[in-house]
Amino acid sequence: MRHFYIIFAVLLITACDDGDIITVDLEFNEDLELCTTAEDAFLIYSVKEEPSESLTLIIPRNSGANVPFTEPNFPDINTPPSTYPIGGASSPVRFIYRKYNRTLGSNELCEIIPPGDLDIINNSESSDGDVYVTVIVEDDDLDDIPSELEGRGEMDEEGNYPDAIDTDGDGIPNYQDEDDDGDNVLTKFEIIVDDIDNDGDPTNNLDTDGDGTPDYLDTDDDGDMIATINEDSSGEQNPRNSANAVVDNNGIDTFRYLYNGADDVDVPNMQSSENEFRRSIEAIFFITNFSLETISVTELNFGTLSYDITIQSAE
Ligand SMILES: [Ca+2]
Ligand SMILES: [Ca+2]
Ligand SMILES: [Ca+2]
Ligand SMILES: [Ca+2]
Repeated sequence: MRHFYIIFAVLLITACDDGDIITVDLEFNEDLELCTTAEDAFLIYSVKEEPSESLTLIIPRNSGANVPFTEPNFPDINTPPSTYPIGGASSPVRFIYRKYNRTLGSNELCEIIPPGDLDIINNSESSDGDVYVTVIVEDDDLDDIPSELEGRGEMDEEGNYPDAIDTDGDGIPNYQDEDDDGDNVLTKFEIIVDDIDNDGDPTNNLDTDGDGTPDYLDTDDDGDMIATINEDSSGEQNPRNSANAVVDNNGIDTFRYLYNGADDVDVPNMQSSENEFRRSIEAIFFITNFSLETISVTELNFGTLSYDITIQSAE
């Protein structure tokens, strides 16, 4: 899945400096930052020290949008990235180089009124070029299982996943469900992220009762014939509540639903309807054919902007 942009990343950056006006070393930090202080635009920038410089990309912001991208455009290698033409100061898409009199503080570029002691020594804006953005989603629900390992299936022409598996039948497909088997134990507590068996799959390393169904998809984790959801006397729809703490026969603290030797508790609990669906996003920017004063660049790997968003929260 990462092939596409790794290939892009090694494309040659060609910079020809045929004047003395400014000299820009374009090796900026590729971990991009985001400013959301402007109502109608997102500022995506990278800074560096010695000399103190910034590269800032400005793209339009839809009304009410908190982040620039929420949906992937990278379901497979054949999907082209989104393109934004750079048009100079009068355009909604701008690309600007600046050099400063001192090192920038954290978030200073986001301040509506810049600090009085911060001077711009050099300013250069490209009047042309194109921005290519590839947005990928690695884990839709932040349950530590990559979406492609949660039975998401193929994307259809409308960008949906009609064949996505929904193990617990709660209407939330596994790749967006933070509790995949609906036993009121979050998936992130039912897997071991370390890939113990080294097969590249973090989902299959924890199977408490050894019945072949991993805990995150097993509604009776300890195999004592009492559903995990009912091994909960807390009244809070949480088998991991301290009310359900027990000590197993090895003297190890655990929870009742993971120890089939615990005193039976069998409470007819309902499945929790809470599902905070969070998504981790990576937006990768390439900027081509732009000019900053005397420097023209064929292709620049501007960097990657990473953030998490909450898509939907149900009670
Ligand atoms: Ca899930
Ligand atoms: Ca669960
Ligand atoms: Ca099992
Ligand atoms: Ca059980």
